[in-house]
Amino acid sequence: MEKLIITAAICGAEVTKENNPNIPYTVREIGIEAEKAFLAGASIIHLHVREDNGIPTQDIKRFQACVDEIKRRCPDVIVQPSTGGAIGMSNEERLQPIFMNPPPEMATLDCGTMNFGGDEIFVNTENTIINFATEMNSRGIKPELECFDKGMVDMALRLNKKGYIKEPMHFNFVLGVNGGIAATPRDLLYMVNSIPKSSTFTVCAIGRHEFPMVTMSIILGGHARVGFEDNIYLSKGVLAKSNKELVEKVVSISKELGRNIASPYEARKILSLD
Ligand code: KMH
Ligand code: ZN
Repeated sequence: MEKLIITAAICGAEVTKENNPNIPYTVREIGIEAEKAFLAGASIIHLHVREDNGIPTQDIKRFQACVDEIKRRCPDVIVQPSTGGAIGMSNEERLQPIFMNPPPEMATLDCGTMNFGGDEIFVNTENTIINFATEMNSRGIKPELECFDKGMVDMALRLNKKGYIKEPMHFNFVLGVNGGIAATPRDLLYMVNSIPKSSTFTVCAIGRHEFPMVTMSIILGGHARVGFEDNIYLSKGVLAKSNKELVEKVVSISKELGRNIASPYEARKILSLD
């Protein structure tokens, strides 16, 4: 089977040091967490950034500072900025990291609107998705298609037919968000069976669902995303000290199952980034 690409979502926009004191906020903390995750086996860093006080921001200067710090520590790693940002941000705010120089190799493209727990709504209209995709295309940035529900897969396929999203497509199935598709084997299979064979996919899942769903992805030939953005626990009741521990756990599961881990160079080949 193809080698496993591990993405580390090291920070996110929602979790705080009150949830887990090891969540990185500062440029230095983000650089250190990225390097630890890379050394443990991650080839992609999915990146959100924060102000020093923990407030999420999509400010291009802050993104550039974090990317520079990550690349200084691990030049080979693939950095994948989020264009999802945090709930309530404007489209203009969210899109800023794709205007970095040089442009990132990848960025997330969220494929639909959904409830996000409580009163929160994560808004991605069809025109927003088309606009984000067009801007990414014009800069040679490969979108990772974030699908929190089956309808979002269908949206991506429709926009592929219309020429806005190019092949080979790369999906990330986000399971178990309060408002999206559940984190169950049946639902993951439904998502996987809905995409073209030429596509690649990664799986992430919220909280305790992270490792079971990622394990299923490893078995199915998909890829794996772990990290504080999705889950702050190493095991029941045990907070992870670093993203490194979460990456090490997925490396260990994958090796037990006979699947080796992709380097960034190999990840670029698998995802047709070069
Ligand atoms: N923070 C969430 C609202 C992405 O990175 O593109 C959206 C998110 C998806 O995390
Ligand atoms: Zn994210």
